[in-house]
Order: sequence, then structure tokens, then C-alpha cells
Amino acid sequence: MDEKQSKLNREVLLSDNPIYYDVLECSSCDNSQSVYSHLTVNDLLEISIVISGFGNHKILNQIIPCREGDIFIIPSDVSHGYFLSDDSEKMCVRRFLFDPKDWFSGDIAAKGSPRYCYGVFHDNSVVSYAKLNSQTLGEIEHLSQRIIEELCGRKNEWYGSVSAYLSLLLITLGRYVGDAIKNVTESQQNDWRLIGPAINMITERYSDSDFTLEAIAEALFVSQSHLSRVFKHVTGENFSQYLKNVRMKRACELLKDTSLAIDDIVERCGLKDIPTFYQSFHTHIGKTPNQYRTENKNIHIGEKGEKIMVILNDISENLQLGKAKVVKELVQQALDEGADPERILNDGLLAGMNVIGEKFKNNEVYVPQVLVSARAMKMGAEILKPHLVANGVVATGKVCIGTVQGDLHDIGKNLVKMMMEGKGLEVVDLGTDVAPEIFVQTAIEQNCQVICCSALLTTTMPVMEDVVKAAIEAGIRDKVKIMVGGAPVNDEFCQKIGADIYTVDAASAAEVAVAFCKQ
Ligand code: B1M
Repeated sequence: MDEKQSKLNREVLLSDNPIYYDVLECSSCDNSQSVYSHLTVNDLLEISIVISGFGNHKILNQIIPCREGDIFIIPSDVSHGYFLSDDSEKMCVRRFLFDPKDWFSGDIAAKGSPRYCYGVFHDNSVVSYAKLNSQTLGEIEHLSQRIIEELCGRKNEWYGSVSAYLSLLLITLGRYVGDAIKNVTESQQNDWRLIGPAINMITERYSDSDFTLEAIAEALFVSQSHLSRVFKHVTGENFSQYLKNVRMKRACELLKDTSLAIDDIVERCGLKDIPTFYQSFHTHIGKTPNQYRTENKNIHIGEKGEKIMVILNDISENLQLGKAKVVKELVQQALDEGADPERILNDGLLAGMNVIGEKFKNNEVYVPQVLVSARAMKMGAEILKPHLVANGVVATGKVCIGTVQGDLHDIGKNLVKMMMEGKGLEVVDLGTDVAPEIFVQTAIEQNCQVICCSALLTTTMPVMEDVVKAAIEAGIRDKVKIMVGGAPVNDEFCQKIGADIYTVDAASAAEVAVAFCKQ
């Protein structure tokens, strides 16, 4: 579908009231990416009416052309959106979300009632569709305008008056929905009827880690293969991918809105275990869970937040200048202002180090400058250390860590060590330039459950594969987990060499090592 579009002119009324509305105005002169609704609240129904213009309505994996007078009635957690088509210039869609349970006393759901709305309430099918004629459209436009006025103007007394208008709106709609549903083919209706309840079950049961496609198929009395095929056809995703998306979305919400520990979030979202969570979260969201939490918790910065941002910026700049003492003081100042220690590390210290790295690459700074910056980084990190580790739950376990043979970079490795110690792990530090046999020998002699390899040079990355091979040769591969990390390393490389897990930063590495030691 052509997604050239769209001016999103949205007025949203989000409150405790069980009705929300928003108005989408799409026009072809704008480049914004999507007009997908974010008003997704489970169990609500959405009525969207195309008030003017024409375009496309994408619901799940299906694209349905729509134009003035079209009305769609859809459970609000079903992903859908309105887009301009190639030849359309603008389109205006009015949408109402409401909770039918709160609103009506029951007869709306009963077949044959004048307000019965073609199965949406009755059998949970995903969508009902109708085309309104111009006269009805005029009535709807008038009624919806009144609802909006009531909502905006009389928030305190809205319930009675808005409820009356909404009932009228539904009655008016109900009269016209019937015939037009023929526009949807029978097979589409059947597919939607099957997938609607399937999606509802996923929404309700995603926290059960044993939840499978088989369970849904059994509950809906269809074969697994049929359900799987229709699911892919209608949603564009296979079942496991869809379920994973739901779980990740929930994990994001919990990270953002709560202070729950990671293992709690993993359990509540029905995810397998902490290492797998870290891996899939990073692949999925492009950030570690901790980064995501830090960034999203600080969205509303306010005056204090602004002050912290200024300090973080100063940390980065002074680190680039190699002013270790100033960096130390600034880190302390940021802590005193209440900044999150992990944010100080990421947005202050590491941000500055990345600039130096870039300049180093472009020959704008040379080794001595990099070394003074590295010293400033170390001193700043020392101040942060007790705060970074304070949140750590004391765990038991022993790991060995080192930078691989040929590589002398140790700042990242030291950070990983620090975070692991903060979580209560005993860490044997092998330093830099560590040969594969040393990793393995140490793991055997000191009884380490995890071997941690860091590499910063692309030329030394292959040594990590030698560590894996050495562990196999020594017969300990099934007894020890091998973790890899460092700027040039990634997931793909980790899998290719047969290591157990790649983690992107020190905090994730520590969380995952703890989880491995618990296993
Ligand atoms: Co070097 N160096 N360096 N260097 N150096 C890089 C890595 C480079 C990217 C710079 C560049 O060109 N942009 C480049 C590598 C290019 C490549 O291979 N693709 C490079 C080069 C080329 C070199 C030399 C070859 C330069 C030369 O001599 N011509 C040389 C090599 C020496 C050697 O190792 N044999 C060299 C030397 C040095 C210094 C000695 C001057 C100094 C190191 C000082 C020290 O470590 N004590 C240095 C530095 C400081 C850098 C940069 C600027 C910064 C590295 C750093 O400490 N970052 C770096 C550029 C850059 O990365 N921006 C660069 C901060 C640190 C906290 O991040 O180590 O990535 P990092 O750790 C992260 C994550 O990666 C992760 O956690 C940390 C964050 O939480 N992590 C793990 C790390 N290990 C992990 C293990 C895990 C999990 C996560 O599980 C086990």
C-alpha cells in the first residue's frame, strides 16, 4: 500500500470516562509515517466513520478501500489504520471508542433488537462494516459533532447527554449496517470470526508461558493447521510472532510504568527466561530493557530534568577533554540531583566516549587524548559504581571475565565486571590479552559457571570462537555458559561461533550472568 500520507490532526480525550474520540485528518502533503491509532484499550469498541474523502483502511493484513459514508465497527485492540490511496488527496475519519458493557444494559447484544449491531457484540467477530448513504451520513456527522461538543464543553455532566447522543448514533447506524455487510465476502467474515476470538484469547492468556496455538485451536474446535493458516492470512504474522509481539508490548508497558524487577516482568509476560528475554527484547525493540526503562521513565523531564540534562552534557564534554577531576565532580552532582545512575553512565560517560571513538576513527584525536578520556571515564565510573550496584539483588555464582587475546581494551570489560560484582557474583578478572586456554583452564580450576569474553577489535573477535572450541575440547561445554560482548560483537556473530549469548551492555550482561548462575 502506498503510505504517502498524512496529517494527523488528533484530538483525544483520555480520561476516566469510558468514551474517547479522535479525528484523523489525512492529507497527501505531509510525510508522517502512519496514522495508526494509539487509542488501543482492550475491550472497547471503536466506531470509525469516514466523514469525507477516500483512501484505504488497513485492518490486520487486509486492505479495504474506503470512502465517505463508510463505517467500521471494530474491537479497539485490533490493529488498524487509515491511509490515503494513490489518487486520494484527503480523508477525514471520526472515531469513537466506548465500552459497550458500561453503556448498555444488554439488549444491544441481543439479536433482533433494534440496536443489534451485526455480531460485533454477539459473537466477537473482528469487524462489522457498513456504508452510509448521504442523508444518514449527514445525521451521523451532526450527532458526532454534538457528542464532541458535549465532551469538550460539559465534561462534568457529560455522561447523560453524551450517552443519549451515542445511543441515537448507534440506533441510526444500526438501521444501516445490515445490508452493507454484504460488501465483505463470506470467507473474510468467516476468517475474522475465527481470528477475533483467537486474538482475544491471546490478549487474555499471554502471561501463561505454556500458552500455545494448540490451546486456541482446541478451544475454537478447529484444527491447528487451519487456525495457523488463517491467522497468518488475516494478521500477516504467524501465531508465535504475534504472541511474542503482544508479550514484548506488555513488557515495554511494565518497564515504563512500574518498578518491577526484570524477573518479575519476565514471569508476568509469559516469557521463557531472563537471557532469552534480554536477547529478544534487544532484537525486537533495538534497546536493552534497562535502556528502554531509563529513557522512557524520563520523558517528562520538567525543570529538574532539564538541569540533569545539562549536567550529563557537561560530563560528556569534559570527558572528551579528558578532565577526569571535573567529570568526577559532575557525576556526583548528577547523583545529588537524583539522576538515574544508569542514565549518567549511558547519556554522560558513554556518550562522551563514543564521540572520542568517532574522532579517533577519523584521525581527529590520537592515542594520548583517547587515554586521558579513558582515564576520565574510569574515574567517573568509580563514583557511579556503588550506585549502579545498589539495585542489584545479591546472587550467588562465579564467573571469569577477560578481554580476548590480542586486545588491550579493558574499560567495557571492567564495567561488566563491576555490574556483575554488584549483583553479588564472584568475578575472576583475567585482565586483557587473554588466551582461549586461560579462559577454559580458569573455568575448570575455579569452578566458574560462566566464561565472559570481551572484544573491541574486529581482528580479535575470532578469538571468541577459539574459546568456544577450547571449551568443547576440554569437555566442559555443557557445564559452562559462554557470554560474549564488546562494540563489534553482535547476536549473529554469537550464534555463528556457538557461544551462548551476546549482550549489548554491562547491565544486561550482569542480569543474564545471574540468570545463568541460577540455572
Ligand atoms: Co581503541 N579502538 N585501539 N583504544 N578504542 C576502538 C575500539 C575503535 C572502534 C576506535 C575507532 O577506530 N573508532 C578501533 C577498533 C576498530 C575495529 O576494530 N573495528 C580501535 C583501534 C583501531 C585501536 C588500535 C588498533 C589503535 C592503534 O593502535 N592504531 C589500538 C589497539 C590496541 C589493542 O587492543 N591491541 C587501540 C588502542 C586504544 C587505547 C589503548 C588508546 C584505548 C584503550 C584504553 C583502555 O581500554 N584501557 C582505546 C580506546 C579507549 C578506544 C575507544 C575510543 C573507546 C573504547 C571504550 O573504552 N569504550 C574505541 C572507540 C569506541 O568504542 N567508541 C576504540 C567505552 C566502553 C565502556 O565501551 O568497551 O564497548 P565498550 O563496552 C561496552 C559494551 O561493548 C559492553 O559493555 C560496555 C558498556 O556497558 N561490553 C560487553 C564490553 N564487553 C562486554 C562483554 C560482555 C557483555 C558486554 O559479555 C561478556
